[in-house]
Amino acid sequence: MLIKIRKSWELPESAATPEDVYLNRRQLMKGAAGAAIAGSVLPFAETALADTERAELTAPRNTAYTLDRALTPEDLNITYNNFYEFGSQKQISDAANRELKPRPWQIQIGGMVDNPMTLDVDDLIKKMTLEERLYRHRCVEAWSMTVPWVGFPLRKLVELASPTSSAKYVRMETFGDPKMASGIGSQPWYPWPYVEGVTMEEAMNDLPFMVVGAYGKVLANPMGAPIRLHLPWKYGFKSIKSIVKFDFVAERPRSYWEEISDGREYGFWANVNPEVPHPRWSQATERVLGTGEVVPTQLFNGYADVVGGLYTGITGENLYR
Ligand SMILES: Nc1nc2c(c(=O)[nH]1)N[C@H]1C(S)=C(S)[C@@H](COP(=O)(O)O)O[C@H]1N2
Ligand SMILES: [Mo]
Repeated sequence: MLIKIRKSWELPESAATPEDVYLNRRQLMKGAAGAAIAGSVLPFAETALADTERAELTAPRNTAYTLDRALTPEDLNITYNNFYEFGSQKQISDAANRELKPRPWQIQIGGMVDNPMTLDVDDLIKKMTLEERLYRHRCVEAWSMTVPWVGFPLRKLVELASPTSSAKYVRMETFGDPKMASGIGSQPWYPWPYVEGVTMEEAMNDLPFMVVGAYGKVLANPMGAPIRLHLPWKYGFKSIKSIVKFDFVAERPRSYWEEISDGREYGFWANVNPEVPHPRWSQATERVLGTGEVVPTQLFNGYADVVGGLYTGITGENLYR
């Protein structure tokens, strides 16, 4: 495989695709959608228009998180997705935009906590200070993106819930309502609802981010509206979308993909490591979406300085599978 290393590998974050580039793209998209509607109606025109009409949601950028590559264009990020609730192909955006109703949206926080609660997603957001973070995203399928998320640290939600000392893991669940996602009913062999989890130590780390927006707008349906997790040092499937439930538990949760592959592929940890291949392909490199480039994958997806210390005491487990 031909590996091209960007000369801009060490580019500072200020040199990554700046905000005005994607803002200009928004104007372009708006124009394109308008033109499509004025002329003969293209099948995607409605989706494109709905997308540009998402409410603005901006927050100050946290400059602690810098990128070594340009941001992935928003339209690509919204139209190339893994969201099995809507089907197993990448093109689920039309279905997600049509079927998923991200508001009103109730969230349950419970289990081994002092403050169990059920609240509307917007009430949860109001309790939090939002920030923007530029994160790399590495899918287990060996492609990657970079996204300007808007959200708050998972740690803040943990503090709100105030777990007891018996809580060892945070278990998260996606909605399982087949009326909001046609793929749930049409693929009954999958173990719905989608479940993921992290240890309490991981949850309290700086990196885990509860995402409620991207590209300066509220989160698009295909990206997991109204609220999803992003764990940038783990393979993408750990970053569960459209969450309805946070459970603080003593037992390690068994996640959706762990259940499906029954230990043959990736398990609970799934930390990115270029030296530990998938049973069927290498993880040494990744395709950077939107650029045509293939670049080396980094240990912990380049976030070893922030999360490497989490795993020093753990032995006898494959932390990278
Ligand atoms: N509920 C749910 N969450 C999910 C998935 C899914 O199918 N369902 N796919 C995961 C995978 S494999 C990836 S790579 C990312 C994709 O996020 P994106 O579409 O915003 O890039 O979401 C993750 N979260
Ligand atoms: Mo993924």
